[in-house]
Amino acid sequence: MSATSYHAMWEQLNLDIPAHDGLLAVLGKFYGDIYLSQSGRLQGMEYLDFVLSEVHGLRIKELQDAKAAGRKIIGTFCVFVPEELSLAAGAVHIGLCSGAEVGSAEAEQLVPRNTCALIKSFIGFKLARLCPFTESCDLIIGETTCDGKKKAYEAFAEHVPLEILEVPQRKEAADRTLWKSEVLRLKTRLEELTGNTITAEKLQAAIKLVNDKRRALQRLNRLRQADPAPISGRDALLINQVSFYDDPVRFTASINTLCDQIEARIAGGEGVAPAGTPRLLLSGCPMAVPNWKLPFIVESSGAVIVGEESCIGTRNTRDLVSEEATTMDGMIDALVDRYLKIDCACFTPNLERQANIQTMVKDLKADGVLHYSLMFCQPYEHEAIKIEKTLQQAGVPMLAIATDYSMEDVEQLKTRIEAFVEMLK
Ligand code: BJ8
Repeated sequence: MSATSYHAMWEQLNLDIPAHDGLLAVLGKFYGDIYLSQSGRLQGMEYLDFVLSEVHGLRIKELQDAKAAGRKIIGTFCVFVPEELSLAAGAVHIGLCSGAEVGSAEAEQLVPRNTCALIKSFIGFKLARLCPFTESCDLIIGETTCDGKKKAYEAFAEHVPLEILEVPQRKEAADRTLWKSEVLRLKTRLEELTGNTITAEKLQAAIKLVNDKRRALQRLNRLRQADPAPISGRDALLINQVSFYDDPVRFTASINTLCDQIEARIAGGEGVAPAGTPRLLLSGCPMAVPNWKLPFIVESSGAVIVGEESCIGTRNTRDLVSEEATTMDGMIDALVDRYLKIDCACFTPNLERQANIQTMVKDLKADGVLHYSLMFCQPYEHEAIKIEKTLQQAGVPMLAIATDYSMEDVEQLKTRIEAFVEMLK
């Protein structure tokens, strides 16, 4: 992670410079150990390495340039916030980082100690003045998903410009009506903020642009059905993480180039691990940058990850927005319907998720599922119990892990995962 040339920009963003330098140094080392140490990486991953190395540098500079040119920056913490609307309003849409244990002591002044690490992380990043993305935002859109986030946003609103989007908890007709009214309210809010009218033409282009990004990620996911696995789970996770903050057009092009390389690799019968290596599907809570702990442990324990059933994975890319509509009404309906398909554990009931996991196991030829919950995450810990039962009936082994961002349990996790992988063999 480069630091020197960006100090003036970070100072303008009011970052805590010494602490931020320290964070970049730790992340750089962590990235080197987990990513750059891999052998047989695809050449196309150089782009991702570069983007990551400039995550707080060049990309922030691009955001500042966009602001100087009059564009607004919208930050989010959930895949329920339609990126299409931000883009159609001429704004930049960014998924904010919440994957590192930073500012925990400060965060615990605002939220209870037994709050999940993801929530503590986004509050900690803000209070410790360590996230240039948060500091660049003109508006952050929160959502009423889990109780932890809902209540945390009340406290967070005292520190950032925040708008809350109401996400229903069920998927009945009345819930769809509510959700549609929220999508329309967000459209108006974004138009007011940016001063730009969202026209049917602009929305149509934005829908196509975001669909193209999802299509590239779907292509990548399909290629991971191959045995030997052509790309590591770590690299695939990184790609999904970067998809939340990179320029969408540039990102899509680079992922399609990478997929071309993967196709060539598959044609040559090559992979990142020998054929027959136990294949795991990772399922559960989102793994935000720089949360790479579990994939690293899994792939140092004799298994390879072949899919991510998560919001930083297929939950965000599985469904496209229909491109058939040409009127504003039709496009809004298409957006509403696409986003209501998201199988987040915050819904009740949420049976689609169980079916989607079974489909992924089958398509990706996974030998087992590693269910990952962040500690204190009620929705995903509850669903882990149900999913284990369904998978058991289908004869698919599952290991449930509940952890956080600290490194204290690494050895213990490694022992459990190694035993699971051994059993799969
Ligand atoms: S659509 S998964 S991104 S809400 S881990 S904060 S659920 S206590 S992140 Fe999520 Fe949107 Fe759903 Fe996806 Fe709460 Fe659990 Fe913490 Fe979580």
